[in-house]
Amino acid sequence: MGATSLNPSDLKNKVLPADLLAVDQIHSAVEGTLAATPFIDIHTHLFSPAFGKLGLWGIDELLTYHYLEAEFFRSSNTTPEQYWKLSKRERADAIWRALFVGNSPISESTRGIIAVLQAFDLPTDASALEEAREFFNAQSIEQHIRKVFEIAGVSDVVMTNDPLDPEEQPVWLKGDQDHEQFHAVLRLDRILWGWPKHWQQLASQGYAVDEKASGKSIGEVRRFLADWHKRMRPLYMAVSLTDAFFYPDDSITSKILGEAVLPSCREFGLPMSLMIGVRRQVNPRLRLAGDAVGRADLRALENLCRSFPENRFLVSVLSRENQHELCVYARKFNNMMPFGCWWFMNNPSIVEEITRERIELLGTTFIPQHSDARVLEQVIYKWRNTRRTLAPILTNAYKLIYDDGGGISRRHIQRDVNRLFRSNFENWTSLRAG
Ligand code: RAT
Ligand code: ZN
Repeated sequence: MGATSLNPSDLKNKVLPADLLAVDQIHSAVEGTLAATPFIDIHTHLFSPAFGKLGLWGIDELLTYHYLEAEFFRSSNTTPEQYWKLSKRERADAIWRALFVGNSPISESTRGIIAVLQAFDLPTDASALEEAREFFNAQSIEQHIRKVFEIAGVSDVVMTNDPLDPEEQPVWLKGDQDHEQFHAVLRLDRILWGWPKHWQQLASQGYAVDEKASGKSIGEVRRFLADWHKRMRPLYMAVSLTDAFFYPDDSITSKILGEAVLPSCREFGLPMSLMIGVRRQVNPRLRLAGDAVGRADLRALENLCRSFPENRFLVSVLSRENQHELCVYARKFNNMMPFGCWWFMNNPSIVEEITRERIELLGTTFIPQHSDARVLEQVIYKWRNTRRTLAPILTNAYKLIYDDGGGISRRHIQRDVNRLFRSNFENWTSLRAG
């Protein structure tokens, strides 16, 4: 590599070894590779067909997504109390009228609806939703899932499975959830921070636990996790934590995390996913849409990564202000993998900023995105947006290599895209490419 940087005309005329791309070929090579590589969606709220009604899909579910409900209340005089009294269909109609007929759908979530309608050749400017409803009603779920994943360019999706959810539990107990594209995750919110409300559920299932998580409780939580590990075969364990989360402290959360959950993760060879920074229910009238964001003290993460070097942590943070520290911690601790641009971060301008920063600090040792989809067809627009935002960012990163006198081939690009969207996750979990 030469020490002096090349100017643009030198770059054009540079004689390249056989498989290296010319600078003006990079963008299309990156776009082509992103389009042709099936991604693993490492965190969603989707469910396989075995879970029946828990799996959401179709236009009414798409329109009543809580990201859109939050926007609806800004563009309508309907109060939340009036809204919650409506049927699902009436809510979808109200949201369609307010955000799509009465307004231009320029926000991230509203554009997503347009992209999904367009993907199925449905009208994007209709005054009513009948045609879309007819289309979705006519689909059979297994086939529809295959089609949606194909359009979205995803091979696998990872679910969020709560063993204490009364609707989900019976499906696991029956033991008929086994789908080659949907993978389980043992989600522990009810245990890790919801203990005071939920410990009795464990007790009623025969685990000798108490309200203070004292005595035998820790051993019994481990027995519970072992039983659910056997039942679910999860790829990782997970929890979402508030901006006030700290470790260590004298909370039940710290105790169960450090003494039960992390040892179990080690025993089963599973990473622990920490999603940090939610401020729950700042406006309870909005229900699921009522959560906000707060900056967290990431020294908690530092303490975890240092105290548990044998554990691996997948980490996403919700506050923009925490993103840079997260990258710095990843440089200090190779048992931590930053992932995704979560929830309020999943907007092109922020994704761009975060991803550039991650590439600059971490190369390809992070997982750029997950969809967080709650409704099946959302994977179409969420992954389309990710590819669109990522293409110029990666292109720019490669062009800088040229600028500094190096080169890049399609093979390099494919290797990097694989790492980012597949093998960084595969190598940390038991999910292996087909
Ligand atoms: O993005 C979301 O839909 C949030 O409501 C949360 O579900 C978050 O992703 C989580 O997993 O806690
Ligand atoms: Zn989520």
